[in-house]
Amino acid sequence: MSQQQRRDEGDSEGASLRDRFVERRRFLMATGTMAGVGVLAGCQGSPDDGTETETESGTPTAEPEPTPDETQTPDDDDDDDADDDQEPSLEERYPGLRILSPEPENAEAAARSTYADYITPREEHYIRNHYPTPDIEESEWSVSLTGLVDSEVDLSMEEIKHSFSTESITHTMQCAGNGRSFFDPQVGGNQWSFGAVGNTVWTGTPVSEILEYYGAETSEDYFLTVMGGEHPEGEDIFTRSIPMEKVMDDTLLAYNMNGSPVSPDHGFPVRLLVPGWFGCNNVKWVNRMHVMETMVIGDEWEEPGAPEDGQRTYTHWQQYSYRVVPEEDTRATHYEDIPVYDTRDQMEQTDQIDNAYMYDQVEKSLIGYPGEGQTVSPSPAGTIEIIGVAWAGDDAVETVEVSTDGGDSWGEAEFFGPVDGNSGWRQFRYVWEDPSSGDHTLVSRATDERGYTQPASISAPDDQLRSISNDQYPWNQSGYGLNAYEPHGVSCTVEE
Ligand SMILES: Nc1nc2c(c(=O)[nH]1)N[C@H]1C(S)=C(S)[C@@H](COP(=O)(O)O)O[C@H]1N2
Ligand SMILES: [Mo]
Repeated sequence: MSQQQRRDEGDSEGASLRDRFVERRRFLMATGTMAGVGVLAGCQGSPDDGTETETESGTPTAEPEPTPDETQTPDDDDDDDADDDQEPSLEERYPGLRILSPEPENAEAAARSTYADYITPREEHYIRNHYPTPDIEESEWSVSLTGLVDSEVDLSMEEIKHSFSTESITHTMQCAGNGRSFFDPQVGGNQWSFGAVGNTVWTGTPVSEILEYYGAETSEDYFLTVMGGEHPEGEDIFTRSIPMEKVMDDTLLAYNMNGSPVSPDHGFPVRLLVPGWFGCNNVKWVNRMHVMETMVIGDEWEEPGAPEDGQRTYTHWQQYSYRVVPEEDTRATHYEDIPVYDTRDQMEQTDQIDNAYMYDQVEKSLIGYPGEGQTVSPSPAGTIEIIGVAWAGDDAVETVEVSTDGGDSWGEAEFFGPVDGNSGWRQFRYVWEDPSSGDHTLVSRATDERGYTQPASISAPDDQLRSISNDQYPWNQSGYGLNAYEPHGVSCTVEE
């Protein structure tokens, strides 16, 4: 940040960047587009998965991070504490987000309008942290490659960026807990509504090239276990085991997001990008990749006694958390590997997998226009255009249907906009003919190329569902993977 910018930020008279942010936020509040502000108080700092074993991070956070651009500005002075007070807050830096907890940073898109566009700007892309965003110096960062490789190495950012190919991919990243607030009875954890999903272009190095160059064992049924480096001392390390088949297919070590360096909150200087898969797989602040035959499982990876007795160190976020656990199970069953990775396929194969892992995303859609509570008037031709987005992980979306009567009757939407593989969402439009004046509930439902369709609602815990059946999404202990359309309906009013 330049001295000039710092002065502007601290200048309460001028129309500083911060003033404009605050102004826009007030506007969002006033127009009622800041959905669900009232439910925030109870979930500050709550963990993602709401199990009792979760600990909240009580570690004091770093001061709000400057963006990478700003850290590169020569006149930035890190030692100047007086100025630190004036760094914009999370709220000020991300005017399009509703803050769930400032520390660790958790925030989701505040308005439906985020889902009326193809690319999600950084200001509107949700942030999901288990621990506070770390302050990392790129030149001091490295990623180690260990395990079943010819030679273990430490990769500098310089090597990652410039010694291998560069690729870009559009990816719809969604937190596995998105929609959790709709579960009834309520489950613990951050109460995400619809906004923990965004679509951005990520640029980085194909992980496959690095693994091949260093002679890694890359058999399809092996795993690459990827770890984040931001955990405060004594906390479980954010670790995910990604099936090698997927790693070799299209994962990246990403350092750019929408053409700018990945911001500190999104993983600067480098994060794993697993196209089409739930957010949790996209490990931020990566500092180690370990090639192995199984997922992280058992004592070896729980390191009893070190650094803290009974800790799950590496297994927590892979085996205990991010699992679909019905009410009757005391905890998720741990596996060394599983026969299918697609989350919906896992949910179908209840004879083989007790509790699905949150890997490839399930089909889902969101209406972006009209927004919640909006009053709309028909065009001169007497129609209203409904706009939204739909995605199905690394599978293609086949159709999207829209209902203007809460799901009683349906019409097919048409697709428009860019197509980048399957991992970016598709935009859809539906022309509502002759809308009657008054209140309406709009819902949308997507069907993927395998014929899987979004269910209507969430089951009761007593049903002990493990798969999507009878038009119901299984209620589960941590509120993961919700794709039911009814809870995501939009109420709008058509003017005469
Ligand atoms: N190291 C690390 N990586 C992480 C997380 C984390 O807490 N630590 N959160 C994960 C989760 S649960 C999600 S949904 C995504 C969120 O990415 P974003 O904050 O860039 O939207 O990052 C994932 N990667
Ligand atoms: Mo997440």
